[in-house]
Amino acid sequence: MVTTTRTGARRTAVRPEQVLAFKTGNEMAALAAKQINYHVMGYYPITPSTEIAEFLDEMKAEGLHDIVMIPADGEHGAAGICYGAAVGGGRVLNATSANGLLYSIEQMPVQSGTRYPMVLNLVTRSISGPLDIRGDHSDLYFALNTGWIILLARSPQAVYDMNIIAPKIGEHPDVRLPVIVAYDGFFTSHQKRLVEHFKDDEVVRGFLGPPKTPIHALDPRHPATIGPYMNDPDLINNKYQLKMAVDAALRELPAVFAEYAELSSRLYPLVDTYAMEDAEVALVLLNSAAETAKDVADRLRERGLPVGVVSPNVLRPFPADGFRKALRNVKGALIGDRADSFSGQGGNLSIEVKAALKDDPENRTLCLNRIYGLGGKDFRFDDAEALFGEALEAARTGVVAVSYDYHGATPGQEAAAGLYPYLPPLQKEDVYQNLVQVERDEATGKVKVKVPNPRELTRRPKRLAPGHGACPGCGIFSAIEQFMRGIEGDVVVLYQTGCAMVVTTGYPYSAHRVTYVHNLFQNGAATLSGLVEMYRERRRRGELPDVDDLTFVMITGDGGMDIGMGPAIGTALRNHPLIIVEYDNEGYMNTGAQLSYSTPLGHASSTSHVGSHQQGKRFQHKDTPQIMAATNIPYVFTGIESLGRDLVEKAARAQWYARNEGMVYGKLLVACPLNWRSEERLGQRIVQAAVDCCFFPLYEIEHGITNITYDPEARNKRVPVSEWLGMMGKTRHLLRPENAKLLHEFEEEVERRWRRLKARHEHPLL
Ligand SMILES: Cc1ncc(C[n+]2csc(CCOP(=O)(O)OP(=O)(O)O)c2C)c(N)n1
Ligand code: SF4
Ligand SMILES: [Mg+2]
Repeated sequence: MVTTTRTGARRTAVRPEQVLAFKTGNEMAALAAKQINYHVMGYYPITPSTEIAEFLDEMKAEGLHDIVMIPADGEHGAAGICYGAAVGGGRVLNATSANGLLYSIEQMPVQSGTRYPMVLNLVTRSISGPLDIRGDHSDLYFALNTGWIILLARSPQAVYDMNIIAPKIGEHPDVRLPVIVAYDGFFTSHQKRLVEHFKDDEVVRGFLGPPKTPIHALDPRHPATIGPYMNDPDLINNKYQLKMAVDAALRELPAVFAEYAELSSRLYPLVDTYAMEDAEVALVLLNSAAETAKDVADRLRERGLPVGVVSPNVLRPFPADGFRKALRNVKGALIGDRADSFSGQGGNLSIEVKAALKDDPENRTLCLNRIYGLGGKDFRFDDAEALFGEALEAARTGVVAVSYDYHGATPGQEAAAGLYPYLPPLQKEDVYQNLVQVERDEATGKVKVKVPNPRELTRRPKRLAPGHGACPGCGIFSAIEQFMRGIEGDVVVLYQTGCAMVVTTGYPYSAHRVTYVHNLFQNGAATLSGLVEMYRERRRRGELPDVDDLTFVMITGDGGMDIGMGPAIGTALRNHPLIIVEYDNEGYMNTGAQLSYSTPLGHASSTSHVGSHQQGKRFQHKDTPQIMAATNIPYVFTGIESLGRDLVEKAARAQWYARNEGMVYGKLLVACPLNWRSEERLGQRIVQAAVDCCFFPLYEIEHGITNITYDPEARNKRVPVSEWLGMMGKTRHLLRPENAKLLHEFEEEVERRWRRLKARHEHPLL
């Protein structure tokens, strides 16, 4: 007997019990992962895929699965963790989007070339730049040549199903390849739909069986050399075998889909066809847009128009035959691409579908290509209708007027929205005021700074205009401005991705009154070193006669000093004359408060939940100033806004060193009331408590010599660590009796680092 479920799936036989739910794509990916009970997940947060790790961490905190969740230092690191774990023979999961995929892409052929299966959820998003967090397929198209299998999921239901099918096909003995499950950022990842899932996790585990990895790195009696170098004549054979494996996936997928359908009653063909039996005109689209197009096809059918929709469930292997069959009798097809290959005469889907049709001598379909929906631009009914209209016209006239074009791009308007500079650019007399006196003391070799009274300092115009979008009580901008008060003259700023960047520059607006450059937070320091060297060289060549004495400042969050640590260290080792200022709010705040390596032990975040099986972050915080000091740059400092004179002095010293000797690094602790779960008005007090309990000591390291500039013990102001922790919602659980051991561990580490710093302060050779 055949019945239809409320989600539209056809139910054919007795099957394991399933539960009806109302969930998003990300929730379904996490649920499938929990049911599979992967061995390891290596991940790095990036919108809109981050939720998968967040949901899994939340479940982990409650003991609902055993997956080892490893927060990486960046996507490249995450890919490495996953590769290493896969080589160890268990099941491995990752999730990413956009530049996260691009940052890890170098590892993807390593994984497929050595044939280690794993699953990567690619929640598609437009790649930078400019930075755009919403969905298109520009990331996905970069994955096409990596040798990974790519399954597509148009709905949250398909996300669940494909996540269960993915290990099955990836681990097939003839395939042994890593698998991407790709679905649309926000459209599918965040919108709730009716779904069904297996009630019993064992059904999923039974379907997959134990992981199958014939050769792994954890069997000393059968040692294996994994990844020897391979020149010609062998490499071409390796690639041919890879192609054979992808071909095998094409052969095996129908059987895997059928086996899954037996269990779930949801059958996925390689190519999904909708109303195509007698269609003369078709739209060919990937993922969520195809669902919109189906509704529009229904409406056009009511008007007697013979239209249908074609959408693949698999992109690698490319189901060429499925497309040939689906389009054989179609007169006009419009193939939509949510990413362009810029003058490639179509996006990748269009080019590949056309190539497939060319191999069918009977095919006469006229093909058009339209690039649509970039950067998450909505694909609505009228868009689908317009595209059907173009295809119908081609079918009617037998002519393709324009074969490759954009749909939905609009010409810009001059003076859009009546934009005008709210504040004029800063003039020379605004920024050169000689407010702070700086000179090197030849006797001691130290740089001496004389700071005027605070009222005098307010004469310095702000480099940031008011009106940006930071949360109430955010500590970032007041701290940066306080730092900038010590900086004389013109500055060029580079902001790495993070709250400070996001809330000050939403096109077409900018809160920056000085020249501002953004680069993603894995590479800002390298970018600024290039810029500063170009400045110096153009000055040397006499090309910038009127531009003198620029100070280059990079603003980064603590997260930026995780993923961007390599370029920051590289910049320090090359000793470029620039200043890196890290504002540390103890987490990846603009992406939803995931842990950073600077998040302290036990602190709660969206990837270090508190529950019956987990009490916040599992490892100690990173000591970034000490890491940077180890590069032997001339000046390193820490500071907070409320000890303003101290910070202004350090800023002036930083500028002197950047002008005269080389790179400077400074770290400011700033409040994030939203994610610290604290009162907005208490930010300064909490930060002061962090200093007074010696968690965040204020000091500087000038030419390797440490100087504590504010000693709470000497001032009789030291408070217990617990006093600071009790001020924030994210840490109050640490004060519960059952967490006494964890609290003690943290207090001991704070004490150890403080004592070590004091010893350095007291002894110039340490
Ligand atoms: C390659 C890459 N990976 C991940 C992201 C997502 N992302 C942007 S900013 C950010 C966190 C930034 O944290 P931090 O530097 O501490 O700044 P905050 O948001 O706390 O101000 C993340 C994870 C990205 N844009 N690009
Ligand atoms: S999330 Fe936190 S750091 Fe970001 S703007 Fe809001 S308060 Fe500031
Ligand atoms: Mg941060």
